[in-house]
Amino acid sequence: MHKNYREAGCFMSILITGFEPFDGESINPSFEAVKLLPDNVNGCEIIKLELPCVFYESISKLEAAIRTHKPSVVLCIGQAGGRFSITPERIAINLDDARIPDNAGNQLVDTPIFADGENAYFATIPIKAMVEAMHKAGIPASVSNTAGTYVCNHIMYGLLHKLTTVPEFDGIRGGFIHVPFSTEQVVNKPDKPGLSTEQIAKGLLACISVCI
Ligand code: PCA
Repeated sequence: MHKNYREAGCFMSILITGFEPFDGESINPSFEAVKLLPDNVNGCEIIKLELPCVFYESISKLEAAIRTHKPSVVLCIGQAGGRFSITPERIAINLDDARIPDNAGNQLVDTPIFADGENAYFATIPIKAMVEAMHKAGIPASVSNTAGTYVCNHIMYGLLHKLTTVPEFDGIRGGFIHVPFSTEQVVNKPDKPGLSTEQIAKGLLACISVCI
């Protein structure tokens, strides 16, 4: 059985998630980079979880993991193919509007995520400090003001909605970071930028260090 971070002798824990591949890709650089992260950073336990690229099921799996591990911070990571840099997201909106079906075949269009939810939630992680830390580590990074309207915005909204409305989650901070394609994904996409999964992991580690 998993020990929580106190039983494991750590002073805090961070839950960090990546997504499974979607849209015909064979990997998702978000989870590939998460897997490269250490399990402990300066006494902070790093808990890694892969989420399905499926509306709602992703939120249920994330909520269950938050209940099990009781982390101090939750960072969700996803692929934004075509972006040049690692982009902490500022805001999630209460809307699903999918260009393609999710991995279970659901294509939600112009649909609120939670009927009783706020229109939008801001990230509660320090996005500007994260960008600065990534720059210091030599990794291209910038703040993004839109997480889109697909499963990544959905998980960010779902996370912040749960952190705001579930009493046991009081005080937990959360946010979402988009990462570019990995270099192996763009060998056949000459007009698309890529970063190696090692560089993406280095950027995520800089973000984690800011949270600690
Ligand atoms: N990126 C998609 C969903 C899963 C992922 O890694 C998005 O940006 O919505």
